Amino acid sequence: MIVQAPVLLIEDTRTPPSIIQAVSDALGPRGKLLVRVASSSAQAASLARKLKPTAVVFSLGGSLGTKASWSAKKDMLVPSLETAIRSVRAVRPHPEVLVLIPSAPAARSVWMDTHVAPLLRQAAREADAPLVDARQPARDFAADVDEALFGGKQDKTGWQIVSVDSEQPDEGPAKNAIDNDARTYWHTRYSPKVDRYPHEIVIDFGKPTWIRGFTYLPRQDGGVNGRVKDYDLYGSLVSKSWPPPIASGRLSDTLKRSRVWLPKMRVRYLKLLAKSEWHGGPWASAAEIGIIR
Ligand SMILES: [Ca+2]
Repeated sequence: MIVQAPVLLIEDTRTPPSIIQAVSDALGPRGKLLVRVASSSAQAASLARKLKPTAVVFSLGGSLGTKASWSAKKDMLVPSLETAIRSVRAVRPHPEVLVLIPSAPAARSVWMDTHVAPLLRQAAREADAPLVDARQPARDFAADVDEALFGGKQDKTGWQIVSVDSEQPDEGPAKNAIDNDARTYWHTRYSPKVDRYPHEIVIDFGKPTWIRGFTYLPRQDGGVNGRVKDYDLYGSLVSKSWPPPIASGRLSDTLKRSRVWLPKMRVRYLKLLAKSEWHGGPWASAAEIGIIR
């Protein structure tokens, strides 16, 4: 059973329901969203002490979308948000903090873009807090919230590796691709002999699972060997029986997590067929392979 961790959303005015829904969706079964109004950093800290959230999302600035309230409040926005972030972080169990740029109604959206959003960015930067822009497409928003609050970690209980075409046991056993630890990675064999492309890894979720996409986190140790470029992805409810690929494409040449969205489907087994490496090498590697539920 997954325990829903409390996540506190602090607002200074009513956050649009669509954003609250989007944050809830991004948390999925991991987090239960509690929405509370706070007008000061002391109030925010007091709420954090009472509710003991694992994460606090600040959705502030929505009320600053008019010229009338602007001159009085603009100088206070950055310092008050920074103070609130510091106060909340000091509360045990030291919640993660996320700053949200809320979307504003059409009449105020330009004001939000030009006046409020830059100050929210500045406060997040100065407090070294992740910032997620709720004005972007819903899918990117969900992925950014996931990354900011959970580091992309997901419940992989019951997952196992069914098969892999190649692994370097001392450095990169295949199980490293699903151990929820970004520091460990699967790496195909390079010693005493080199295994060449294509490479494939098959994961069993342990039960039929609804997925909306898959994620690929490249190795995070600074090495680029094995960073997958072209791939085919297969999904199936039955082991060793693979319908045509559910996705084919090219991952990004980046250290960041790649996300590939799919039509919602139910699968138990997932096969990643890696077809090439970004720098032309014979290896494949992955720090984490995950799904978007
Ligand atoms: Ca890993």
